Amino acid sequence: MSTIDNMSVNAIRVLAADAVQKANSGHPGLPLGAAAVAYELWAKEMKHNPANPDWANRDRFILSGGHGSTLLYSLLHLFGYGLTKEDLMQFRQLDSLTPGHPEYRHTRGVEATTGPLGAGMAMAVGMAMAEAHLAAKFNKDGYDVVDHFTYVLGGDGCLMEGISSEAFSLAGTLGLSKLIVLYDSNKISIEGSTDIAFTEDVEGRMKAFGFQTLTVEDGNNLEEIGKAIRAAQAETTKPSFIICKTQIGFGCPAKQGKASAHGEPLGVDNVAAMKENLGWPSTEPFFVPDEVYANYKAISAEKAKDEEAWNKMFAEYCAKYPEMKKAWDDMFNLDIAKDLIDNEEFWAYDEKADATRNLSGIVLNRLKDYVPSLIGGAADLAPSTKTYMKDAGDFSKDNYAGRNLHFGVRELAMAAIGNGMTLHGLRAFVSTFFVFSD
Ligand SMILES: Cc1ncc(C[n+]2csc(CCOP(=O)(O)OP(=O)(O)O)c2C)c(N)n1
Repeated sequence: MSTIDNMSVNAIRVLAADAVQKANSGHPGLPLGAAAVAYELWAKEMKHNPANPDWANRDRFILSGGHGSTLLYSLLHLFGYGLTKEDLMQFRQLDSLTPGHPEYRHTRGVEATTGPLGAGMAMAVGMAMAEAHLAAKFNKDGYDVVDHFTYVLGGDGCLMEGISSEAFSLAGTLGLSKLIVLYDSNKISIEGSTDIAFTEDVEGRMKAFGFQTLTVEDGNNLEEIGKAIRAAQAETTKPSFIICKTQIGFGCPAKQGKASAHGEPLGVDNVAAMKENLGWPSTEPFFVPDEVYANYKAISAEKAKDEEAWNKMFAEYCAKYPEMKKAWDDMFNLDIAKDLIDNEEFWAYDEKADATRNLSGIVLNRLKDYVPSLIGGAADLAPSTKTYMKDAGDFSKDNYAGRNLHFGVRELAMAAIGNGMTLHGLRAFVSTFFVFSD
């Protein structure tokens, strides 16, 4: 690892430890352990433009282990998403941009609100489904205008939660090859070693779900991490699951590998010891050397070129396919539903009494013709909840253009997948009987 890469990784650790220390609460363990994985991903492998977090074709990144929010905040600060050092100093304070867990639309660059473990995994599946759907609808020969990966990072807790199993089972069935799960495998959760409650063969389970599995033996080795991510990107038929073997609290001698690194400040002395151990040039809180900032700035400037190239391609695409340009605008036009208010044809009805679910089915089937981004389905109950959209096709491994989703009997994942699709710009609905959503 080059010196500058090493320092750039350690900058994430230092900022995360300092933010938690200053707030006197938070979770330093995950950010310290997963800093190298996150750096390699964001600096080398991920397509994103910090100057424009709204770029349509950016890779998506979700921190499913939302308690490790200072990992994400450090990245957003260092890559220049607009989060300042002062914002980091305000971690966990009322009204700050750095709440305890990441919040969508609150902090620029946060793709999804996370915290409830596992939910981010399912939202990522939803985002990958949205990507596949939009790619099927819009891409033309030589113009892959929708072509990005969805990355999600989470730990043992996310993998213990049932919601991730539900979602991954569906992701495998659907062959979502643009989904790349990074498993921060440190074998520690709050109460201690995962051996006390979580001993299954996680890799075997993921294989059974239909994932390609890859292992990074040393979660601090950037080359190894990069190689695994690139192998995941190259897989075109299955989603990928990368087991990153890490050490919770890495870098802090008194805490690394221990459950006490998980969710409490390291302590002033331990933060100082960590900085010394990492060879950090200063013990001043939140200090980051200029050359580290310069490295991040250079990377971000390079990243912006990806969007420039895409913008050029997209302009050509729009000129060549004006009907697709119109379809694109309609797809992401949030006012389209508002326009329905004055549409008499849409609102026409007869007075005949009917069951509410039947009427809902009629409305949904009308809506689908006006709102092209409407997509959704049920947890194996569409014939009962009347949510099937006629002539809209069925979403499957062989037809990502379909608008009827079949979630199987997986209510919790269904809800989070719907969130993920909506966060990606589609308008998702999901359905089951109320009692099953309880
Ligand atoms: C659904 C849900 N249940 C419980 C929690 C509380 N919680 C936060 S972190 C955590 C342990 C997570 O362990 P792991 O994923 O291994 O994270 P690490 O210890 O590596 O930081 C728990 C139980 C939560 N955030 N969400």
